[in-house]
Amino acid sequence: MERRISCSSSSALFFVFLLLSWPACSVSSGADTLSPDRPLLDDGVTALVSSGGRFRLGFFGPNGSTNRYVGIWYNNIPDQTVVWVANRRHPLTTLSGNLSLTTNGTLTITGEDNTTAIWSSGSPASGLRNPVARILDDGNFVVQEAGSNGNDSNSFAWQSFDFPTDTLLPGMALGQKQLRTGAILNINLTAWMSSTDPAPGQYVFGLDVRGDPQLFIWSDTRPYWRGGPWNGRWFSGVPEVRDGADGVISFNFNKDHLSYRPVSQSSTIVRWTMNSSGQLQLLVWAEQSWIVSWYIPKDRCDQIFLCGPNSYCRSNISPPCTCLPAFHPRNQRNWNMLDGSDGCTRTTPLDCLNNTDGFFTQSDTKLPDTSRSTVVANLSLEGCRALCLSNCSCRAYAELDIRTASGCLIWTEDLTDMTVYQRGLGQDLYVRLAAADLASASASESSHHHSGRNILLTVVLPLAILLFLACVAYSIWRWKKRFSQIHYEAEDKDMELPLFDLNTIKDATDDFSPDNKLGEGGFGPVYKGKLGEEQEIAVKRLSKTSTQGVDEFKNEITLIAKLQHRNLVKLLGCCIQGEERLLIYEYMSNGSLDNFLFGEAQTVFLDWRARYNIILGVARGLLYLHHDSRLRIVHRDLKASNILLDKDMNPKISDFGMARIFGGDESESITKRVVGTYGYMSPEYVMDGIFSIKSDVFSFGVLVLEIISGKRNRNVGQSMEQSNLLGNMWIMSKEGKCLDLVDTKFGHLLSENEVLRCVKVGLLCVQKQPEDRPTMSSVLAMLVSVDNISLLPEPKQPDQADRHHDKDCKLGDSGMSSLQLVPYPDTATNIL
Ligand code: ACK
Repeated sequence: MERRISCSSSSALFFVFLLLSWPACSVSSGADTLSPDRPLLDDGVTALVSSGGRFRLGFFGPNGSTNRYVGIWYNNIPDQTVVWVANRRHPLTTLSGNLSLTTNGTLTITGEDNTTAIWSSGSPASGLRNPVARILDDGNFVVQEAGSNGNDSNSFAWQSFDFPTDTLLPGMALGQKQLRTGAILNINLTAWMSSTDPAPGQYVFGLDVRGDPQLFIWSDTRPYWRGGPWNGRWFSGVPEVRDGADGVISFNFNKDHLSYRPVSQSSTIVRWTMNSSGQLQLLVWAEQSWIVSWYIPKDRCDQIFLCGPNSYCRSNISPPCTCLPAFHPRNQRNWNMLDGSDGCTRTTPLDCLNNTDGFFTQSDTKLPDTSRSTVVANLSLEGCRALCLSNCSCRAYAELDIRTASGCLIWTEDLTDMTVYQRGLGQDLYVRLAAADLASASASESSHHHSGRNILLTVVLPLAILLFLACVAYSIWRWKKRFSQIHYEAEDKDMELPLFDLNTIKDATDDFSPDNKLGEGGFGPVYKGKLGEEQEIAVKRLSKTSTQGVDEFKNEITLIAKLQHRNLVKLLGCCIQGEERLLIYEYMSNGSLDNFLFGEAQTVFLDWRARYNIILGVARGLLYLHHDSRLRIVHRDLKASNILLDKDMNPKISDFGMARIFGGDESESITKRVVGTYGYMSPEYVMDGIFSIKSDVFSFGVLVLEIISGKRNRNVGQSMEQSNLLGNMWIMSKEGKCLDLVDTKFGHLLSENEVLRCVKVGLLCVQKQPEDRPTMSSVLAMLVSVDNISLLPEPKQPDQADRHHDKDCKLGDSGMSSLQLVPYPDTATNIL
């Protein structure tokens, strides 16, 4: 209680008492300075405010959390926007915190017992006689000698700007800094764990100072996005954000650190934030809301190493990867499957000894990775060319600073992670080629430009004008709406999963009335329900006999809650009450695909358009799971009965009961408990329990072939010959007769080209070796490609069409007890 008393010296006795007791009194609200005798106590209200009133420092609790942190936020922005958190790893759980300054200038946060520090700024290097801590008007919280010039950075013994959380404010710097103690500090932004938890999350944004320093986003320490090196005016991979642009950007780049200078005279409130979904955003406060004026990653070329060494990415072209001129794909087979990650290799070796090599100019380029390139200052481009020619390992060079045209960069290894932008956005890269390749490289490039110009005039230009007009109209409309709909973390906030009350769900389903029962899934019965007047829901009720435990159930709901895609069934919430465990989904009025393909009634026949749309939708949903979501997820039970159809017959993948998250570099895993469904499981999964995204690709292939043929792969009860869908499809495809296997009811509405393309892609997916199967991004690219089907690779014969399944059924008998193969009573026979 005593610690919450505010200073007032009404009586001399009380004043003496206060002087003798420590801490004597807390800082008063609105002051900008903390001193050793005036700590800041968490009373839910009191806070320091910078002298110009721009920033506020105090204890806060994020929305949706009861934890307490010391943080800094904008004083005049109503929706609390926190830009710095002190104790992000060690929250307090009650309103008991105390932020104090010791007499040697160390800031500490203590909790209820007031003795153990849960956070400390560390002792300052220089001894302070009379320290104070002050919140400055640029958002910096500093410790300095009382009476020194408040804004002089030389007087700071410690500053919060050296220890950012997820936000870069004008005046801050990124990169390496030598402290007065001599220690080297790496200054990065680290995203919050989630919108309600400031603990360090998955994504880090910063400067990699090796070679020529570059911006990077790392995801769990792995490179996730590369912004490239600074060229004097912009970072090579961020051509849209240039120095001095919009009055909000003003960088100062030094050898090992990047300062983000405040723009003089500017009253614009601006910040850079690394958010918990892996997006780096530049946000500007305008018209009472945060406007995202730029963000990254934004297109597929921002995916690091999408195109392998010596190839470059173009986001507006399909496929996106192209070999540098006079280079050819390293792995032609994968390249044909539109997977460019192996990159390209030189067609003609360089001839260094005879000095006949020359250079090809690759224009408009995001420069290759410079972490191992050599920086040569004060050398002209000509000098650089000569230097490169004199070094047999030199592969390419480029200008270092485009403002002064001085200095250069030299690459002596493969050229990786390049993008080619529209004209004027990138830089020239001079790629060394053998003399024999120079003429052909220039010819192919000029023909590329020529055809590019025609396309530009006839197609792109009118489209661009239309797009521009649409953008103007849209901007005006948005301005009028006062930017009300933009909120940078809406995505994160949506991730919280509502908990439903059991009575609400009982009301909605008429107490789980049998009349409302939609069917029985592997998990238990599914009921239709209605929330209020409008919203139809589907309720999955975990049956008491289900082998699924509460922890697994919770894991699964957190997993699905984090996923949002139009081709995944939306989880609206859950209910855990007493013995009941319920999952509440959006209602899909057309039920499962299974019914349409193989159901007894088959009242509605799916025409080819609908089937093609389903194939594409499922491919998109799976691609999201494998590559595009924040997590890498293997579904493990993709099948027709797990594809649900909405009222417009759009497909949505459902049932994540068996899904697994892959973290870090993990690409495959082994399980002793093989779960899945006969007919859809890949050979390596059934035989060895190995699952990976490629086992999902196998299931997808089976599904595609089932959708085309209307026949179930391995229909229990059929003879082996009849059930051999994969083998039959492959043979018919070889004989050019696979249209014979297509559902006869399609009639003339069939697009032969699309069907044959789908068959080929389906067969590529069901190849025996996982490495032969395409990734889902290749699958989608192949499905929508306009190239001739004959350009797609030839699928190898499937593994004798399901022979492995029969073998496996005997595994239990033959002593391979590690595999649990127990038939599960589902329509398509699960094994758990
Ligand atoms: O084929 P169906 O009609 O569609 O029967 C099965 C049954 O529950 C057991 O899985 C149906 N079902 C599952 N989830 C949903 C949902 N979200 N909306 C509508 N029906 C669903 C499925």
